[in-house]
Amino acid sequence: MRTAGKDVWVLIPPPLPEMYGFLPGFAEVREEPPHGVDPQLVFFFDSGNLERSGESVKRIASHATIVNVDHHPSNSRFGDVNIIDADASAVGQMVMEMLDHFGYPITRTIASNLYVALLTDTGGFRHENTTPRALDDAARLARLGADPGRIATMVYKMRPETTLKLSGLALATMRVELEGKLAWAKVSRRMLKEANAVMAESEGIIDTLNSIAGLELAILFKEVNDSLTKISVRSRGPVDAAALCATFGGGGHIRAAGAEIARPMDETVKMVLAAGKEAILAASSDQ
Ligand SMILES: [Mn+2]
Repeated sequence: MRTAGKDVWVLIPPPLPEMYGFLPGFAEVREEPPHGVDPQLVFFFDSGNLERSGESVKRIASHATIVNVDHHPSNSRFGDVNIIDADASAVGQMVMEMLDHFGYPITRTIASNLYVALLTDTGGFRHENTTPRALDDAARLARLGADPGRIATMVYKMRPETTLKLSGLALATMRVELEGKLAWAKVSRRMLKEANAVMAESEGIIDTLNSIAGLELAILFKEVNDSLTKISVRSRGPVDAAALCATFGGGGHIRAAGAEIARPMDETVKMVLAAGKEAILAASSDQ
């Protein structure tokens, strides 16, 4: 068996999520393979499409054999081999099954990392994808040495002050419409500067919006630059967030999805809100 560090590299497209620096092995993760090497086999995990994977990986993927391991129902099946399990709450569970299948032991280190996959992809075991299988797998990983309390602290209680400052600035822009069914807010580059934060720190804001009682749809607009806006969408009602985002070239899950829209923020806000309101009204008249 080849092991990471010799001629196997674990890549994450930039920016590397530093908050996961506590994970065993994180220091070995890189943004691209070492200069001059040309991998011939690339495994993708948890990537609904090739576009999500960053430039250097796309370059390699253009001629390498691709194995695509994912659980997004909207997966574009870009691999030479596609292993898609839309019933898995996290791709970590699929990895767990593969390790079992091929007879590799799940060490404490591996168990901790796979537990993080389950914890984060189920929103701390709160999303609808918190299935009996997810809880069984989490229990097994805990028995194998993952420490749920410590991991929850590292994932949810280590936020820098700048993250909360940014959250405060963004939440101040919140608007609630359609009798409380729709909430939205913006993160602008000016707010990042004011909070001394980076865009990755806006990750949790959408879930704060989504905690309003009776809400059906939450949308967060993130200004990347003058001509690019990212949206994050959460649905707790009849609207399919993935379908809504697909109309803007994005995708994801029914309850959580996103898109990158090549428009300035204010234009994007108008466009997406119009589509979101239409989707809410269409879905409620269906019932
Ligand atoms: Mn996932």
